[in-house]
Amino acid sequence: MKCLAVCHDELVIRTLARALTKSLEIEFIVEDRLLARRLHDSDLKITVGDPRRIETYLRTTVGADTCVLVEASGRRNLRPTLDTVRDAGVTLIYVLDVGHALGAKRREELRSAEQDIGYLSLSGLVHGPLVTTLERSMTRARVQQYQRHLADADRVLILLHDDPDPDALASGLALRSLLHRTRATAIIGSLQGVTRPENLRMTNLLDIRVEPLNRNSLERFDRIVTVDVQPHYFGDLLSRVDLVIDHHPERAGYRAAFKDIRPDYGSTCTILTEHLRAVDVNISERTATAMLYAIKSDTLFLSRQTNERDLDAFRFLYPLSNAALIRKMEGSETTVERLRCVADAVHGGDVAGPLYTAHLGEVAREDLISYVADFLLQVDEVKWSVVSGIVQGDLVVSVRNLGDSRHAGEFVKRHFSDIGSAGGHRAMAKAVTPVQHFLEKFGSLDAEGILATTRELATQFLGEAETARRQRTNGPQP
Ligand SMILES: [Mn+2]
Repeated sequence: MKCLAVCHDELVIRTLARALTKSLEIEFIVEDRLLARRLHDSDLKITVGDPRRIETYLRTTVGADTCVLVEASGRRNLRPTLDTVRDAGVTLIYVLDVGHALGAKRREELRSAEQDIGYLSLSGLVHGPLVTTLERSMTRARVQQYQRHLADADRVLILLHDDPDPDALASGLALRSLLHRTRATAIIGSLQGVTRPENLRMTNLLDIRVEPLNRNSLERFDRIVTVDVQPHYFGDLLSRVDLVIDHHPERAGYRAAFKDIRPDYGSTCTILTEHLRAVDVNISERTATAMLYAIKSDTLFLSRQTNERDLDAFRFLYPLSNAALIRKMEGSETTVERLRCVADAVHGGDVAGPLYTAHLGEVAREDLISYVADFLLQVDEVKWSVVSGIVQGDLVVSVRNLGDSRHAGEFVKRHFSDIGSAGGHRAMAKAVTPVQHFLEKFGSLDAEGILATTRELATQFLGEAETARRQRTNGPQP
């Protein structure tokens, strides 16, 4: 973010420079040539000129997104300077009232005449919340822009990714609040509905309705917004949208009238918490509960990819939320259906050292397979789990490990990428292949055959690591 300060006091300039250069790109306008010369040694970017004349601003790098601080003075009327700053196209303007130079009366006069201007004191500056204040103003300007853009639409679609997760669902609620709309005028929808039991439980407990959509129904909306996902995800269906809010890496291939994409944030709800705070929107208990649950679940209880912003959002939402409801949503991972699958894995599975392999046969949904793979990893001796099952004609293999030196994603890619889709991270991966392809490559499709195949592949894969490790410690074998 860029900041331009119009100052007349050397100490104020040096203090500002020290306090802000780490977080902002800051430059100064001073009127007094002698003052500018005294600051010559400081490496600061300084323009000498009359702050009441627009030419002075044209010599700086000021732009629409620059924030301008104007140091108050006891003697001089600030209004000509403020008017000129506005003429330069700046909307974020602060008066820096150092040592109460304005006095109470003039301050009140100025406040009532210049309502779009913020006020900062020296203590606000020295104690650090200045950057937060400025960032909040930037966010506020951004939110107000999209609020205006969407204000006159009859029906806004808040589009989520397929099988929406807590972050997507809660982001939908948050955006609806930001737009001051109801479920009739801001429709939360997805092309494929919620399937995972804990997410269904969330929609039931918090009464979140996700409208089922198809390709044609998108045309029924005046405006489209995507949250927790970017339009490229929908292929050729969405080439242009009105707003995108997301925390995944930014992708090309679409146009958006407005967007706020912050890949260093742990959840989309963290971004939306900042939006809600910036414009002081009331957050209902239901929305706060959904958002808190979303941040917890997207950051694996603040352990994965969490930054200070996520913690801050968490601290802010916590007192607004319903803790009992969150406990209830979290307790819902285990269902009778999942327990039955675990029982199948226990009866029909196979343990060999740190490796647990199981085949569940035909199951209703993919999440049952990944649930069992996660569950088995909790067993004390187990460090790798490989669980397969058949879902509507596809063989799905779910792999988990405790952050092993061997890469789960590489394992599935090596054996299954030629016959289906396969990929993932070091600690979790998945392969999906039509059963017919599996049969052609591995020659078997009965439960025992599938189990024997995955067990053999995994044992071999882990064996390679063991051999490599031994060679590293003992040197090459003769
Ligand atoms: Mn997310």
